[in-house]
Amino acid sequence: MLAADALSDRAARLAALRAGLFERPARVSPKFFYDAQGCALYSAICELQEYYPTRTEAAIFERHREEIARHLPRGAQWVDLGCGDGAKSWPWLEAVGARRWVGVDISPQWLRISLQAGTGRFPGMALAGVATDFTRPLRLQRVLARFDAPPVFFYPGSSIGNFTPDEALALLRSMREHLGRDGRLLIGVDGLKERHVLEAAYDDALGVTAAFNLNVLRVVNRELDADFEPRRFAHRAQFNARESRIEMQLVSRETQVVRIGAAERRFDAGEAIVTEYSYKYAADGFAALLRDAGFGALQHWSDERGWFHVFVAAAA
Ligand code: AVI
Repeated sequence: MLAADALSDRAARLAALRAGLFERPARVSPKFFYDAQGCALYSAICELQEYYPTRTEAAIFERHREEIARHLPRGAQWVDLGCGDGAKSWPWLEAVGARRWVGVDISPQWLRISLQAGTGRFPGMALAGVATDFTRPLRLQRVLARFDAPPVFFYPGSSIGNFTPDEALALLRSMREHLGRDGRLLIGVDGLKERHVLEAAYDDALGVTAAFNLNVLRVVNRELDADFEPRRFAHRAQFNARESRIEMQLVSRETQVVRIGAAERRFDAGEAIVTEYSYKYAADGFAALLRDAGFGALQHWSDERGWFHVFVAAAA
């Protein structure tokens, strides 16, 4: 497994986490959701009745896999961005006759799991794992240059929605810079839909998303030696139609003082910590973003309700 240099910059990551908590409003980057507990809770979210994106994207992939594969290079190196357990990649490796799988994730734990699963399932295939943080520009040129095959950058699950449009543009540009003439991007993005559907997906009846959100306070406690008490905060998820995004927050249930390392931070009753934005895109809006990032030859698939969109794009 290769550790990209960005990840070794732990001190800078923690300094940014700490600084965010002292801003007004306070904020915590969603990349801190994914410790072992957070990964387990996210997997549970993906199974929830209310959380339609995973299921809807999987149905698009199932239904159109052969057609989508015809727009991708054969014998590619399949670059799975945010690979998790790798399961979303496996049917594609067969469909495009991929010769190498490169898993990329912020979590070394997920990389170990996915590399093990890939080895069992594809014994002859070249496999690599890269630990990196997508809030920095991708630098995978050296890893990809070790193998002579065009890359397919696979970015499913609408993870692109967790970046602001400006950040998404920068990330898409940095993907495009890796593609060369024959490489392709295969990306899934969540569509705009009615408020009640969106808000239920991020505030489910069982409280799994609430637990996922609150768990970040435990991560903060561990990373910054802080004493947040999850019970003293409430989960909130609201759709901001003007910004076209779900906003997840943790709202202080009372006035309280929290210790963060050697410092203290007072939270008023009702004061919120912003933990995640999840942007929703109309298909033509996302196509415009891809074009701004230097992509062309766009192909697009959606489900019947237009709830989720899948794009294949090449460097223009
Ligand atoms: C990972 N990401 C695409 C999820 C989303 O829908 O924005 C994270 C998530 N947050 C709450 N539920 C799921």
